[in-house]
Amino acid sequence: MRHLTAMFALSSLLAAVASADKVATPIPIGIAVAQTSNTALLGQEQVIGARFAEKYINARGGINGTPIKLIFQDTGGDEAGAINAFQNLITKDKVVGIVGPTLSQQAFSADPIADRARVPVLGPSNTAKGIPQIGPFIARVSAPVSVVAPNAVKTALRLDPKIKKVAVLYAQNDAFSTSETGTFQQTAAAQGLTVATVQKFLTTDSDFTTQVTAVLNENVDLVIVSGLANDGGNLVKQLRQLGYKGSIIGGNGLNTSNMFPVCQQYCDGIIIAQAYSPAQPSANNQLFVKEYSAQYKKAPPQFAAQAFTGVQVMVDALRVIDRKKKLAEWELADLRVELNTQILAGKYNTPLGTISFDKEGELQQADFYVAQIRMKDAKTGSFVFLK
Ligand code: 1QQ
Repeated sequence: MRHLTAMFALSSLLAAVASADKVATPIPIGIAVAQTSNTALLGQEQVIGARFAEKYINARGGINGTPIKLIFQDTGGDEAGAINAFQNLITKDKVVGIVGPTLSQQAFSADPIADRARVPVLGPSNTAKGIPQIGPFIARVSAPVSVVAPNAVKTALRLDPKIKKVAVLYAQNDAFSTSETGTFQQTAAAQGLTVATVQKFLTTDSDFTTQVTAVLNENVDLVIVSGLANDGGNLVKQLRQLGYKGSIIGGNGLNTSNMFPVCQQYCDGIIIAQAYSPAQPSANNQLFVKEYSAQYKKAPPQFAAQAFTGVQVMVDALRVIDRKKKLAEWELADLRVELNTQILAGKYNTPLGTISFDKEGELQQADFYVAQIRMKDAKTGSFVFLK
């Protein structure tokens, strides 16, 4: 018995020693985004953006000569999937930091796990209010709804100054959608519009007859939708099919051409605010756009540019650390803490322009844009940036 106890003591001592991991080479960076479920309509562009960053960065010598290696863990579309992906990246894959997850709804569950483990997280597309405040290890490269979404309302009013009455719809089971609709409703009121009706739905809904009927009864000139790509796309389609003729603003969850197969020709005209533009004039962005377009035969979409930026920020911060003490000489736990400090301290020339973070990890970004979807037919369309 005593023998057994001693053996346990010895093995837990060995485990403790083994857990003082060094940093692996190539340098492992975790990517936790949605590769399956309806949320993959959004996550797919993030996978492309991150993979492109890995290739782009390693072709330029990685981190002062040491390559990076992205480790992907699929989050699916829910909280449990994101938690599982984060746990795998932290304990099994031993990444230095995580870019993810896709949804704010997932971030509020998974980010606290990384925060407690002292692993830095950069949210590539988490735009709800309160994300950086989850903890000291949580920052984001995705500007919040409060600064992005109002641009869409102002542009809609410029395109049609006669807009007076608005209907607002949002997915009540999604943290981003409830946050974004708050911003939309405040902006509408501040612009002197009347919010005639507020309709709720679920991201799992596919029949929006009730909501559309309520909207049509109010005779509004503008409909504002905060949801995700599949539900949002179906909602827009049913609005048009049932006869709505006015303007439509879609929120960030509709901000992907992967929605085109859902709403088809009815996607035409949707106005969506953008935190990225391929026309952003910095040399860094123009080189990114040139190489991305050469590979993918289209300009980078926002979610790809933000995922690229997340990886770039981690790498730029790691380069600074590596110059002081080679990454291979760090213990993993110490490097994670140092990386978090360095991320927050730096200034980065990215496709989004020059960015930095405030002390809570909130993104500081200068330029925002608005685009409108133009469908050529039921299948092909594009985002046209407006002045
Ligand atoms: C969030 C979002 C999503 C629409 C990004 C995919 O902005 O969940 O915060």
